[in-house]
Amino acid sequence: MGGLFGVRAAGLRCARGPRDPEPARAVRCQCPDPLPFKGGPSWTRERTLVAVKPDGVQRRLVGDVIQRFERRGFTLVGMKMLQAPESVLAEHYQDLRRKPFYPALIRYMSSGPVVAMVWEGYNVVRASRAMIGHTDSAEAAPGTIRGDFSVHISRNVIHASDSVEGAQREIQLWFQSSELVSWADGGQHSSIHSA
Ligand code: IDP
Ligand code: MG
Repeated sequence: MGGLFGVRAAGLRCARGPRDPEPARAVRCQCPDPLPFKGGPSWTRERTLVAVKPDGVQRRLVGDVIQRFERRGFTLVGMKMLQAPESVLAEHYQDLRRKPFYPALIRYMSSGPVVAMVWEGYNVVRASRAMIGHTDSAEAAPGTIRGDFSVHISRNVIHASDSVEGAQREIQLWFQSSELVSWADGGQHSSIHSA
């Protein structure tokens, strides 16, 4: 069956072999361009931080989230599961520190592992906000991640950066640059490099 934009999924061969001694930069993939058109170099580099929160991880929603972003056509450039340190959460939510729900928010985000990801693609910041839906689950539209999986604002499953500047700040907070890869479009043959 043809995949996205008529590309056969069987043609994707990006996985590194278990014995590959080199870091990601050594990998060459026969990856078709997932985009239906070519753009300038600037827009392809937009990145955002997406994190499945502890309730989403506990409810086994990580796979669904990844699938939605992959199917939309975005590119995963970093991912890790971690128990978020309180220092990271404090900086991440610094704008909310005076809100009455802030202590509960930090407790919630510390209550289990999160899966943090960096996704790349055209307008990925704005698109991912639309994909996750309204902060308040009661307002989140069906079809959005929060609209499909969450019933309360205090357990809303997922985070996504809300601006390009915020995304840059959050990516630097959650990831070392060595933990991210770059997908270099080499026409029919793409390769991935350490960022
Ligand atoms: P966002 O996650 O949609 O960007 P923000 O306003 O940045 O929303 O709030 C960050 C997180 O804080 C929310 O996702 C939610 O988990 C929590 N939060 C926001 N407002 C409330 C509230 O009124 N009660 C409880 N938790 C809240
Ligand atoms: Mg926010």
